Amino acid sequence: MYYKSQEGNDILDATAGLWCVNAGHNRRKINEAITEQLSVLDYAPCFQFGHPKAFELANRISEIFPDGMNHVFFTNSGSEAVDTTLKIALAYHRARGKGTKTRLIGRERGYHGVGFGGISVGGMPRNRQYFGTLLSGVDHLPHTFDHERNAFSRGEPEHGEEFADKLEDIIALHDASTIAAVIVEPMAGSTGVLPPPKGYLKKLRSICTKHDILLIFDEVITGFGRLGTATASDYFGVVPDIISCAKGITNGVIPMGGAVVKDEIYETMLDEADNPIELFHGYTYSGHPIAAAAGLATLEIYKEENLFERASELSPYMEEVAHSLKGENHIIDIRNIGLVASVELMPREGAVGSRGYELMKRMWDKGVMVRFTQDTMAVTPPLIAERKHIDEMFDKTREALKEIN
Ligand code: PXG
Repeated sequence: MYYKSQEGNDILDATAGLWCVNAGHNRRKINEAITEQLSVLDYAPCFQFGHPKAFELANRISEIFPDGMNHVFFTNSGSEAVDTTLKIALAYHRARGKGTKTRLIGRERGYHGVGFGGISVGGMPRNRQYFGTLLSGVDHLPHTFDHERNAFSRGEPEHGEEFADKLEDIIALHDASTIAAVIVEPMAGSTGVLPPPKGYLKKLRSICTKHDILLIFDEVITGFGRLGTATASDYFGVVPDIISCAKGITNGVIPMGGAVVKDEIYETMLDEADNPIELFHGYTYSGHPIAAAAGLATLEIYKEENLFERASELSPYMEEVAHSLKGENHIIDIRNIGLVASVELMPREGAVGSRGYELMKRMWDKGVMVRFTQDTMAVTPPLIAERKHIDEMFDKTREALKEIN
């Protein structure tokens, strides 16, 4: 649960690194699996060839991902995973004779990594504005954040299901025959922890189904236990057509990601695409043996230690402790879902982010590492966290809040 600072102080990791070290740091089982794999098979290509560990890992992932999603395309990061999902969506429609379905629909305040695909469908202005015109044929749903109606919500906010209706407007504008896929984070993480309003994801699902549009969940953050279930799809009871994942897949120890698809997509590609290559896409390090070994060991730890259930059990406690900060200086909202809690501060006049940054530094000095997006703090501890750790995270937040103006 702890880092050591350069000065030798213990720093409680309240962010699981960057939402990825779900089993906590320095796990012997993962370290040993990596070491052993190095002397068994250090590298082998997954172009035209394969090796057992990549298949084993794909099988383990499909066991815990939603039913009927039994095929994984491995990548080396969440950004690559996202771009892979978008490319699969286009290629799939083309393979089934619907090559006009090429538009991609993202969402404001969405984060999908930093590839050109990801920033095009993403909704973070600063991540887009320096990089030209991006992909063409992209449109965006409105974000679901509604401070006025939903401040201090616990779990899924009550209001906002109707934000999903905007998808019907977008479809009316462009026509469903031109739209390939909708991509959203089931819970928007990086832009300030925005749990979906009740009923919202179900509605997106049914609109997509009605119009033959693929629904992609970007589960780079939520995959592998963050909400107390293997996937957010599981948590919300909504099954998309494609899921991107990364981060917790290897506990953050070795870079890896994946695009997990419904069987129907895989089978269509196999049947219809140019033999013998189903998808003209892939990375030198796709399914890297060392990453696959790390992934297998990581999934074993999650299972042996029941870490997803454990996160689920700890989550009501973290909710209580987080919301107990209500009324402290500067706080304008507190949100939580699964093992994620977020505290939003009133920005300083003309200096958005400066209050958050100062609080982050204060907390570091007090021995707790948290993550800030502008003035919104995210607490996303490793799933092995105990109540005492949660107490420490929020006690230090309370103390630090009293010290800043
Ligand atoms: N999709 C989502 C939903 C993510 O959260 C990515 C894609 C990209 O993954 P890679 O592995 O290419 O970075 C992410 C990444 C933060 C923070 O502070 C979150 C991410 C990255 C950096 C910072 O919230 N998530």
